[in-house]
Amino acid sequence: MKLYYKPGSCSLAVHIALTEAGEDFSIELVDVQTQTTRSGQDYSTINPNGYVPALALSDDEILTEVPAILQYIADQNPNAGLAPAQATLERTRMLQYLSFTASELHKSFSPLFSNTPPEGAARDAVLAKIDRRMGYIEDLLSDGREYLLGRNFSVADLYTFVVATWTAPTNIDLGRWPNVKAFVARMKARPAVRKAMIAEGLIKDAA
Ligand SMILES: N[C@@H](CCC(=O)N[C@@H](CS)C(=O)NCC(=O)O)C(=O)O
Repeated sequence: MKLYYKPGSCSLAVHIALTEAGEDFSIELVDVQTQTTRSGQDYSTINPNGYVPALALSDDEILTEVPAILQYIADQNPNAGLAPAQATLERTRMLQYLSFTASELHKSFSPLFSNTPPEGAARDAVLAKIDRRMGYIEDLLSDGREYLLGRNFSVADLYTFVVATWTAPTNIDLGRWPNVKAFVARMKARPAVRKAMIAEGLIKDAA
């Protein structure tokens, strides 16, 4: 298996999930601007939509879209404890949080990463939307739960965690949402999270 990624982007959630699952995989860096991979492949032949992540299961079987890839990894590794059982309310709840993170939280940050980020009132409008979406996660975690689903970790936590870390490069104070800040710290303490972040050059190996 090969994961096509960009450091710190949403592909990091997949990278962590593969690591949590103990999968045998390699990673290949993608320059999404030039659509070229580290080994010189034309990335648009791997994902015609041009964005990361893409998970190549084989030469002719490539998965895209974060929520789909995360669930695939969880289902292929049932003993890794990455998702509730299929066809349960808990599973649907996980899908709810994956969908929310994909279409609401992730996309509310997207304008800030464009080649022409908004300024002034336009940036304020983007920040107001982020505030509302992050506020939803903040409220969810306000009952003291460790993970989005409560006591059970799932791949939904990985995706929400990664998006929450984007507050740093966009100069948004994560301290505005203390429960989310504590959640991010909990996630960063997971060995698989550290391992993937070190592999992507996002943090240094203390050892
Ligand atoms: N719907 C896609 C969104 C992927 C996405 O937004 N990827 C970003 C990084 S987080 C990207 O590659 N952006 C570069 C681009 O769109 O050109 C998914 O779930 O995989």
